[in-house]
Amino acid sequence: MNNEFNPEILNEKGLNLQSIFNIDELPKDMISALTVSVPSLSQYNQLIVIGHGGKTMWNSLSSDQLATSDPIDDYSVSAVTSFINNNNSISDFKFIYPSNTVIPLQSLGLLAGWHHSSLFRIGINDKWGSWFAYRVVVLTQSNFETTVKMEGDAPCAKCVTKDCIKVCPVGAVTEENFEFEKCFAYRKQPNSKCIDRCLARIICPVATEHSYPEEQIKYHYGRSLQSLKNM
Ligand code: B12
Repeated sequence: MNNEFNPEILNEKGLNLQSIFNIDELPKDMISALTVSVPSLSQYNQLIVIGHGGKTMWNSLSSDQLATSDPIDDYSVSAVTSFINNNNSISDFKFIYPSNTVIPLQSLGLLAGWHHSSLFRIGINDKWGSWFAYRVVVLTQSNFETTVKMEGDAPCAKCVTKDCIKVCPVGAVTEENFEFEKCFAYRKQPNSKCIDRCLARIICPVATEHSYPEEQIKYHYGRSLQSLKNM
């Protein structure tokens, strides 16, 4: 018999996307990729991907006033740790994201039904638009019912206006591919319009009601610009 997952604690913290997989039912290439990063994978039977969609996480995080060097990671790990401590049916667990190794988050999102490719490269779906991200991946010894894949078509396939292509100042967004070098080089210029935002992501008409608050957009793009400058 399956145990109850009871995600209320996570939902309240804005970690409102959860997808539970049985590890032995994951595609072979996913298991191979995970085994490279996590040699102890076989000690666990389920994998849970947790994400945030929309504004709730940021609003809750701000009120918690976390002033660490990685506030979102710390907040997410702390919330998931409370969740696990309150759930008697998890007998063992291991966080594999956030971590220093690359976990194929968007490929897991594809299996969960959260991820469809967008022309501006970030994953997108009908419900949340591109306003979601992956916050925690945890391996567990547990017996939860697995999550049904989120339904929905790839939003960009039915988009007629393709405003994301028109608005990108350097033509990095095209029908065929996303030109990373153009995007990243322009973002680093002092007078760039993309220092603290992505105009293509903002103009996208999908699920705009979930777009992040201005402060959150600036935060993420400020951090990512710093990473680009450090490369
Ligand atoms: C490295 C990385 C970056 C680097 C990329 C630089 C580089 N060349 O290495 C930096 C720090 C710049 C970055 C920035 C951003 N990233 Co990023 N990034 C990642 C990360 C950790 C690993 C990707 C990787 O190396 N994959 C392995 C290689 C082999 O596969 P790949 O798909 O070809 O990877 C390349 C691209 O993914 C690209 N890249 C990564 N993120 C982004 C975002 C955009 C918009 C673009 C154009 C490219 C890009 O860089 C990778 C290496 O070249 C992933 C998380 C993950 N584990 O997947 C998040 C991830 C892809 N990023 C994400 C996001 C949201 C962003 C930002 C928009 C900022 C933010 N957090 O809101 C920015 C904006 C980018 C821009 N337009 O400037 C999200 C996407 C969520 C979604 N809905 O799909 C992810 C999944 C993280 C998460 N926790 O959810 N990122």
